[in-house]
Amino acid sequence: MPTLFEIFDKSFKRQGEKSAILFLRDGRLETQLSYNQLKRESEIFSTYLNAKGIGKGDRVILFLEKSLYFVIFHLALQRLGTIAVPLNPGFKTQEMRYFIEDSDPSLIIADIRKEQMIKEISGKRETLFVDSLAPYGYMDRFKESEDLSLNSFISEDDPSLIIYTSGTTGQPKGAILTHKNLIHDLKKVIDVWEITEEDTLCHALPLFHVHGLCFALHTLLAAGGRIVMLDRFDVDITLKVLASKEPLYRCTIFMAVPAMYQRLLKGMKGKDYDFSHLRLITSGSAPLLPKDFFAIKEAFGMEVVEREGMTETGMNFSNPLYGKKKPGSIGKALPGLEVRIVDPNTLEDVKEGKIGEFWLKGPGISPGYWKKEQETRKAFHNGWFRTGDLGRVDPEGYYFLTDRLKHIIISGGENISPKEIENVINQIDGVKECSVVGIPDERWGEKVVTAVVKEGDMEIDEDTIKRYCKHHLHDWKCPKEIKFVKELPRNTMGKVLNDKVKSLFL
Ligand code: MLC
Repeated sequence: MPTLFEIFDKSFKRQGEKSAILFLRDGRLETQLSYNQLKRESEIFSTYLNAKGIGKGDRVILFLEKSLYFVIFHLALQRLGTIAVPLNPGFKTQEMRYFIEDSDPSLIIADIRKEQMIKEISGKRETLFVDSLAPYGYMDRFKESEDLSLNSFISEDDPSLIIYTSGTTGQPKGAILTHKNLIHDLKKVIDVWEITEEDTLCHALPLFHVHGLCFALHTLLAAGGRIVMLDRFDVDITLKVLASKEPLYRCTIFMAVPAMYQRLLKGMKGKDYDFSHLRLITSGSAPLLPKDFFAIKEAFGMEVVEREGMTETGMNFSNPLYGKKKPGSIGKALPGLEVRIVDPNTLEDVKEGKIGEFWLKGPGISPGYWKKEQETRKAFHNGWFRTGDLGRVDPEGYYFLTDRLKHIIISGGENISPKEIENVINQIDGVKECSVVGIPDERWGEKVVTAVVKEGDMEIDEDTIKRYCKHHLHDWKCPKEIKFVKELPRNTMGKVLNDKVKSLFL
């Protein structure tokens, strides 16, 4: 089996001078790279890293803004057999300290604005700082005087990526994704959505998640298509790009999370758009409400393809490209995936149509979490990956998610660990304890809220807690509402009752 880079290399060779990525900043074209340039740039950088002694199995953190630097570095790491560890550039010092300790990288590539923060916490580790908000500067400055040949053998079971995902224990877990996992994933996405070199994707997602990186970037590059990459999600710019009929920008595919569609629908109100050149719009990373399915159909003039995936598994389910799309359903199991619906108490399969936990098996599923054997053991049962999601399947083979066993919050497509936030809030002077939950929200799907018990009669207000959270946690993890309570609702065993906490806010 080829490696991930070899898959891309086929496209580099086949597509040559065709433009692969058009990078738009603030809606204006900043840089355009052809397939030949992707090849050249990533080869120069991987040769440079190789000369520095970085190679197969080493971890390299990418702590960068969405940029072509990110793309090229990622490709270069894949060529070397190095493990890329992409991280959200909004992470704060305390979060980054954990990621660095956990992934133990040989090199941290970070945006220049994060130099002080990274130097403070990275000890003697190698660092490289680039201005990832500036126009792409070609890799010639990294050119080695001689071309060193890369001779490490990369096998399909070697890790290609570590992507952190929020756990229920409070500490993010690094899901290891191998070359085999990622190749299987991109092949089946290309297959079921019929992605070809004729396609152009409007890319408005972040690059540090599997959605924007694997389902979007990897598939388009492997298929030899074109990517119109936006530096960030902005409603007006995204709509303008999606509506463009100019041959270079004319998009055929758009992938997004429900919170993005919500915002786009608002931005489209009262305006007329012709999206007839789009052939596929998809939604994932969070549940899409049936009412939003119909609103999108009305506004876009086409049905959105809802699909489901996880960091640990790649894409698992999708509504069909041509057949019946069922609002509220994540669709059918993708090729190569085995699915069981299991009673989480008896570990027996439930009767047809009944609700149980989704257990998955297939070539796209991660071998486990980085340096977390216990978590890995808990996540698998006899080779089946326990998703922690509850749902059912209908007689036509369409799957529906109904609830979650795991206590996590999905806000705007971001998985958030309540425990991680509780750990931070509990550090604040004047806080005795707290409970963080997610409640339904029009804008974010779910939003983070917290009930706080004060310590004795100490004075502590909402602002202090919000400020403390902002300092220690990524902005989107910070509670959007705080309520002070005399005590947390608990059962007789002393366990906090999340539903009761939620009802305080509803
Ligand atoms: C931003 N904010 C959020 C938020 N994103 N609040 C809650 N949840 C979120 N997800 C808050 C910020 O803290 C800030 O508030 C305010 O919104 C504006 O911030 P912003 O940075 O301007 O927001 P914006 O850029 O508009 O981001 C919204 C978004 C983003 C929807 C574009 O959240 C996003 O890119 N989500 C997609 C995530 C994704 O790719 N997930 C895939 C996971 S992979 P304040 O008060 O701080 O100023 C996966 C598997 C699979 O799940 O199958 O896909």
